Amino acid sequence: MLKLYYARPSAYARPVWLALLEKQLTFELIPVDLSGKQFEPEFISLNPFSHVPVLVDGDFRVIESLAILDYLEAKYPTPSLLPTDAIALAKARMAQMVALNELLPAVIKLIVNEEQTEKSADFEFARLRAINTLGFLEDLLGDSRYFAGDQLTMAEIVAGTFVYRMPSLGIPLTDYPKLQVWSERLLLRPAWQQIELSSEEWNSFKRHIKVIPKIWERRRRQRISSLSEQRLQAI
Ligand SMILES: N[C@@H](CCC(=O)N[C@@H](CS)C(=O)NCC(=O)O)C(=O)O
Repeated sequence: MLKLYYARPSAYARPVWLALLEKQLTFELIPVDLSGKQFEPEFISLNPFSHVPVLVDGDFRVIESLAILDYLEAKYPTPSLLPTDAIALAKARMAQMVALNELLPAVIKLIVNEEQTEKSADFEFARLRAINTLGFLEDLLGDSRYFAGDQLTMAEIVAGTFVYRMPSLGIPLTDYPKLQVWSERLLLRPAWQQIELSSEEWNSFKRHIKVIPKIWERRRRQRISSLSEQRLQAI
């Protein structure tokens, strides 16, 4: 059976979880406690970079969320989550990548800086970056039901997991009415409802994201330097 190593709030694991649900696959969810268990040998043997998600399919293991989504699409093509038409495919991929590469970093910065009374330049940059990205997505969506047209794709699977959080971060979706309708429609889908975080989980995620990435970074640096020392000693 397929196994997904994940953490419920992880922005990278949630799209994979959604794709498994939308494809109606049978899978086992294996939570990874990101307060340190990702550095233990058992998990490092699955992902040497210590990140979730990891997908295990029989004796094959895939890391990196986008690689996992591509694997799922190729191995389990029905229902399809990627169009074949060149323009539809480009639109789906643009929305997917822009959500991950532009919107997600802005969302994280907005959360990290949300309690500051005096808003920093970092916060203002994140706000403008989010606004700019939402404007792009609104235009890309146009009057279509989904980014690729009538078909729900990886664009929804990725962007749809966090666009709806924008109003709670001070950026109302009323300024992006097409995106708002799109996002509300997605939230009605059983798969979206199944992965929804409780408000306690969301608040706890917001508290942790302010500190935990620095701890991950420190642990990763220690691990990588001890690995290089071991290599040097072996020479
Ligand atoms: N590029 C990776 C990023 C995955 C990632 O950063 N995952 C975070 C959770 S959202 C994680 O596992 N962090 C733990 C760590 O870095 O030690 C992907 O797309 O899968």
